[in-house]
Amino acid sequence: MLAQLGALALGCGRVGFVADAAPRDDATVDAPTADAGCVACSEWCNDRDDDCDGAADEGAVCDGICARVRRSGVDLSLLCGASARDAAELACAQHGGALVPITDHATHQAALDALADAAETCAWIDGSDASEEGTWRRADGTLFWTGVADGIAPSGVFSGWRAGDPDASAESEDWLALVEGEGWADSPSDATCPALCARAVCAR
Ligand SMILES: [Ca+2]
Ligand SMILES: [Ca+2]
Ligand SMILES: [Ca+2]
Repeated sequence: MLAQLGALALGCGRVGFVADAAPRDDATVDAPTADAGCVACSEWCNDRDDDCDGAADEGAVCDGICARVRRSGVDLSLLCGASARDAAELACAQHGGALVPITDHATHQAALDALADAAETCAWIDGSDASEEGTWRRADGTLFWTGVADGIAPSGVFSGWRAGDPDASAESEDWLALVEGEGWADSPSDATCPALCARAVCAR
């Protein structure tokens, strides 16, 4: 199912918001008042009062974010500006998240929607075969692909490679990028793309 595209003016520049058309567990948007039962997390750009101070997205947390996607349980942010892979990973950490691990088709499609919404051609996402060529793992160590384009995913594990990838056409193509309108590409670390960051929605 395709996500619906919309746009919200949030006082933080051009921020696209892709609503999740599927049922989700974060459908309740916080009221702009402090909640005695609120469980405080650090603030994150998501229209919610994560730190329970009665204000949503205060402290310039939306600065530098060009598109957002909310999936069930996860907020995605596409950072503005392209960088090499190491800098993208650091930028996500500085925003309180990490490069998104794309583990299902719905998140994959939502990520593609975010790229299209921001008119970006690519984004860095979680995944690498730098430790062992042809063995693709997420940052948490989860194996998601072995081999090149005719390789194999572990049973039940999602993969979203674009046609012909991974091709390991250069020895340094060890980092996972999402290409707009296509899918995953094995890419060299000095390619330049924006970072697509994720953080779990704060528990309530
Ligand atoms: Ca707040
Ligand atoms: Ca927030
Ligand atoms: Ca490789």
